[in-house]
Amino acid sequence: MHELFTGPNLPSPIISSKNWLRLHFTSDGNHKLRGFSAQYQVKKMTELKSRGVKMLPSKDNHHKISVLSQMGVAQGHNMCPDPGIPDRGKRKGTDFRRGATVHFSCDEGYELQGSKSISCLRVTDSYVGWSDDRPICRAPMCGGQLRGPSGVITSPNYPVQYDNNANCTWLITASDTSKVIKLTFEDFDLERGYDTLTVGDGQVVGDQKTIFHVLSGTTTPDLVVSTSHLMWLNFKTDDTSGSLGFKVSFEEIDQGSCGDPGIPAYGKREGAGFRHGDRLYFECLPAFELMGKKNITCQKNNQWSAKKPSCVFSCFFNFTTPSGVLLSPNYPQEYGNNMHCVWLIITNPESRINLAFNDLSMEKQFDFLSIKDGGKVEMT
Ligand SMILES: [Ca+2]
Ligand SMILES: [Ca+2]
Repeated sequence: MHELFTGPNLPSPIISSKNWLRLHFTSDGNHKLRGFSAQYQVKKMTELKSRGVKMLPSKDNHHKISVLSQMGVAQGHNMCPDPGIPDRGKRKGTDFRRGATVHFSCDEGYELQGSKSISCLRVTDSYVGWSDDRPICRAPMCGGQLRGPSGVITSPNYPVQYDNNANCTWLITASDTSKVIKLTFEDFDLERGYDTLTVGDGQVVGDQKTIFHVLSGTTTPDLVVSTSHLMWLNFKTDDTSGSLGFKVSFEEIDQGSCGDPGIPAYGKREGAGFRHGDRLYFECLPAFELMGKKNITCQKNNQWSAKKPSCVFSCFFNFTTPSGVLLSPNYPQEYGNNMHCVWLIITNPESRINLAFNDLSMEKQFDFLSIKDGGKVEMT
């Protein structure tokens, strides 16, 4: 067997005809796409119905889900058009007939601008319409006093670009003095070196001695935990160039804990405690290289000794495990130019390899994934 994949089409699952499968990924000097994601499983030959290459029915890329458009058409004189749902918000009410009222609300951390409720009213004898437009949900204004047990803080205008010359301060107070505040970064993109978010402990905003981090660019810690029931944040931007901004969430947790730092994608974690002195151990799946620290310890100041590591897929690897994940380097971000990656999956002679793709997107006719199990056909 020798299969060559390129372009945007998802291949059918593949079963090797021998006990090994060789994958070769090549890209040319320009135009990068997302690449591919696949997983394999080793199966005993007796488990497989037929020997050799079997092309299972292709997973249809174009699942036909018929969606009837219900956009904006006024339906006669008794029904208002569908008012829709605001981005980052919700709507209560599905009755759009004359006299009906629908209500809107925004997701946590967003403010509603406009009407909370609108009604379908008679406009003329032959026409009905909503009493107002659908409202919008936007990030609240710059700064404020926030209280536990949890909440969300975003840069002004988020997820739209923040303003120049901003100087916003938030003070978070836990509901109980025995609690501390855990801050988690969900989205972060500030103009590197010029726009900053400073995170500090306690309530003295700007106090140099209490600063945990001055953050800029796209780099953040996994989380920050205060040592008392108070924490402050200060967002400052200069007079040019904005960016997307940030979204952080806070939550109060018990004193003496560093909080759950999470598990790296394509990784595993051992150790379950997040309290002072507890240690977490990390490992990556086969073919993934661990970047960063293999273990981290919860320190007395409520901070982990380091960020959790990340797992980066290797360009060359021999798989010998009964199952595994294969990705183009950097997936789901773009792969590089001029890549040459080779992966070999090898198992015992009584078994075959079943490879299934979840995603495939490569520059057609220039970037390729070749899969071989024979050796008769050689690419040059
Ligand atoms: Ca290319
Ligand atoms: Ca700026």
